[in-house]
Amino acid sequence: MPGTTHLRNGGDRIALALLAHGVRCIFTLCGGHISPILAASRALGIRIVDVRDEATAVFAADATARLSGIPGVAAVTAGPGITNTITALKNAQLAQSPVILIGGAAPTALQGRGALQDIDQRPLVAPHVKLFCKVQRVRDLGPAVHEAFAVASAGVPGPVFIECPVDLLYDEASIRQWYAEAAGKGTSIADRLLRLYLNRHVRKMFERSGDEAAPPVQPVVPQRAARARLQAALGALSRAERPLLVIGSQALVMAPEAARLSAAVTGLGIPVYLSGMARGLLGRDHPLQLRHQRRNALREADCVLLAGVPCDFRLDYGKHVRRNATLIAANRSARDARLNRRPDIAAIGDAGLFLQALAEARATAGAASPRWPAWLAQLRARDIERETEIDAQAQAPGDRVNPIALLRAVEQVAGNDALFVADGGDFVATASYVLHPRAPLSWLDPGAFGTLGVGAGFALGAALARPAGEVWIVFGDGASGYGLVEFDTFVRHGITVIAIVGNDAGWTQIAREQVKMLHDDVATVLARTAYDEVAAGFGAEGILVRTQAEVPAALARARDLARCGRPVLVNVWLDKTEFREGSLSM
Ligand SMILES: Cc1ncc(C[n+]2csc(CCOP(=O)(O)OP(=O)(O)O)c2C)c(N)n1
Ligand SMILES: [Mg+2]
Repeated sequence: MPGTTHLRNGGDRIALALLAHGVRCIFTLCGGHISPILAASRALGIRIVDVRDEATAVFAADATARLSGIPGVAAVTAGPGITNTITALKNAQLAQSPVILIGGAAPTALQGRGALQDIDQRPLVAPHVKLFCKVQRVRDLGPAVHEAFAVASAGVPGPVFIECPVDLLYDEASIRQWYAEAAGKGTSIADRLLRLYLNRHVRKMFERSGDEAAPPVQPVVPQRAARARLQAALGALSRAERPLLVIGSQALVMAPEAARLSAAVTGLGIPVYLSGMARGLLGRDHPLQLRHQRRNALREADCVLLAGVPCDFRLDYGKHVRRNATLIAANRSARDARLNRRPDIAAIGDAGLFLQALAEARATAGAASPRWPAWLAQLRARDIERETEIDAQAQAPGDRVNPIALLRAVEQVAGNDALFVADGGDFVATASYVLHPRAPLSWLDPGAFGTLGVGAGFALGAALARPAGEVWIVFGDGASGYGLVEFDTFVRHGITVIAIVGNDAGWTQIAREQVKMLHDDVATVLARTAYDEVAAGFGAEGILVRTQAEVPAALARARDLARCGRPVLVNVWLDKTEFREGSLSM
């Protein structure tokens, strides 16, 4: 929107500012407090996707942010609309995902006076966001959006909340009239004082809110690690005999850099494990990528480069890396870089850019990349050994469907443009070994918060961020329950997803250890519920699979239906397996 624009109301101001940042889609569940934002955004051509639970709106915004690198936007109504987002907001915060949540609020003059859905939202939301922005004047609405975008993406990305009281969102004449009616026509001194007070209040709200020029959008410049750290890391790697690279989600926060990052990692020639959003970075199969026995590899490596990976529970708080290995931590967060274990080299800045700079420096130094053939061969041999074991487990006989065999079939059927969303326990953990994401940014899981219920929202966001690709949801039957209602959203908005529900009639990841340790399966048992019929009830396609023999045809049919624009749920009755035996979930 160039130059000066006539702004009818506060909703227009928000919509224009969102548009200036390239927002093409807002996820929402409606409420009177936010109607002007939704109407104005739609009028400007922003797609409004209305969902059935506010958490879904935030999960979807999170997914679009992770896949595009542009903050995702959700708008929800005051009070319960906002409280419903807290889990999703926390999930985005722990996943370091730049989500902008716009929340409604009671009219400015009525806050704290018992208005509908009026609560103090700051203490609820502030702990989960980088910035809680409470807007109190109309002219601050646009700048609040600009600030939100800058803060969400800067440094360690994360969610930002903008609170927009409803009386800032309508035009001045309507609000004046509304306040005048509220003040009444009484003649007592108290009545007159109230009118005076409200008049002044409204004047302040709308002060200098005439037409305004759209402020320029400033690109967020990522922090780069210091040159000295780069040199130190180059030195350590060139001395290493068994180097290992672990790349995590944070290295991919600059989504448009993914292809360059992939080339850099190939150029470095270091054996690599990929996790979280980094899965698929090197394509389906890459000579440097290992998938299994990461713990053993970390114990053996003499130099470990953690790119966007903190030493949290996933690395046993740093204990997986051997004591005398040289540890290099590249991370946007100084805290994450040092979490539980002080690295020998802390490269504070964008981890993806750091890897690119490392690869460039090695290339310009003309260093014939010292590859590590014997070390790589050792790791590869173990990888193949584990694959063979998995093959054997995929053959285990049973009455229903073997989960590994099912996921191997999905791996065969899914297209090259497939994106996988993971939401569940054991079934999904199995999928993370069996499915090979095809390309950078084609795998979505909740991240460090381990939140069940992300699936439908993530898939919605992914389908909108990648309209040309296939979106598969790998659901545990337990996890699927949180988001099944969104099949209604998929149908209404023509979102094609293929959901595979691993139906083992239970919360198996929990049951496994609980039964072993406490001899009680209390609260972990579910039924073989007809999730396919639930999806069909919402107007989507439902397919039931009870035996292994039915799998290939069912998956092919699901894919065909999705290609014709139909959302599909395939409900697969699983056998129990030993695959996840021994893995704890605490
Ligand atoms: C919101 C939330 N509630 C509870 C949990 C605890 N939890 C972790 S895994 C799991 C079981 C998941 O069951 P299901 O989705 O059916 O997958 P399965 O393990 O059976 O394959 C549970 C309940 C969680 N991670 N998140
Ligand atoms: Mg289950």
